[in-house]
Amino acid sequence: MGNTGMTAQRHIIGQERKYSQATGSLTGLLMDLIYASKVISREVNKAGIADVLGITGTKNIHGEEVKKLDEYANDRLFQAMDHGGHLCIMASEEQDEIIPIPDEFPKGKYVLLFDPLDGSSNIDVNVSIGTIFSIHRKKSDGENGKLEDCLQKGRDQVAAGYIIYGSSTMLVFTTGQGVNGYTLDPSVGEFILSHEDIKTPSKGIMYSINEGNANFWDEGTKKYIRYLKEKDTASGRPYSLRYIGSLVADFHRNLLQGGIFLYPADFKDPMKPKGKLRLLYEASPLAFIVEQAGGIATDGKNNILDIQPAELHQKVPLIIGCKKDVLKYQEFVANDSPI
Ligand code: AHM
Ligand code: MG
Repeated sequence: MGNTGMTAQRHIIGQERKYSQATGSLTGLLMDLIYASKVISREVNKAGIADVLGITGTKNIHGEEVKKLDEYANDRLFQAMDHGGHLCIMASEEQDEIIPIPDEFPKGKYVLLFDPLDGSSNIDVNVSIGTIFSIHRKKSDGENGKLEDCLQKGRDQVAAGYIIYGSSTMLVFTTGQGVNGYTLDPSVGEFILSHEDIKTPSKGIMYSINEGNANFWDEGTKKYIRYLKEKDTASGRPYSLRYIGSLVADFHRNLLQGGIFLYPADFKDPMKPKGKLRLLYEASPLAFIVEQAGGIATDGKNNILDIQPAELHQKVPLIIGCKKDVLKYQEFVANDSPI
């Protein structure tokens, strides 16, 4: 059979069977995640007509307004993942503390971290948004997972992925054996393998950055962005700027077409030169995916996957994309890196 009609479920089970020691637990976990993403996709798609737009009036730990759909996605994920027996602990960008598995359910060997709806400030204007997830193996003793299970290096991830709710809904993920993309066929409610073994170009043609922050960047970043405008791509033209302001959407486009995304440290607040994006829910999972696709991610100095998290909601500068572009950025900031 070719890939026509290859569902995500069938593809994942087929891959799992290649490993004699696999128990099926990771597959089960991914199936639960896929179910949650279909429910979220349905809600996102009807956001314009349902009474789900607007803010809840509460703020999350980062002081940002929590949208109704953020909460909805957060709840759906928890409810889909709490009882399967695959997880020992969860953590969400939208919740201050780690999320235990309820007492009545069996505990498993995996840890799930997620950003339920990234880029949610774009919901009201019909721009693509996404769910990002990261899966680790439990490493603490005892049945229940602990904070230390969540604070693992990206390099130790078992799987990572995202669901992009765009003109179509797509699931993209890796278990460390390359990256595959599946497109949701809404007529049958299944994700179908559409992008097998995704590889990102070694050098891109686009850059994505919020240039409104340019005055707050370090000198290396300023010089690098100037260089992209002045110097050539492979085609001899300057790089094109493409910035949606929705990480999953910006990342997805760059992954497929070639580019570099940057959210560097900025010095709006000199005491917190850490950028905006979160290590555990955004940077690490996307770094795992990009490396599996041939790219790389850095905070300017360290590979994102090698950073030891110290806290649950840690922020980190994120420069991610085609390998040659990211390495070139590192050269620019090497001398005056803020880190
Ligand atoms: P969120 O997790 O609260 O949605 O914020 C993360 C989003 C990313 O999707 C995006 O890359 C970034 O914020 C954009 O930030 P800015 O508006 O500062 O450019
Ligand atoms: Mg986010």
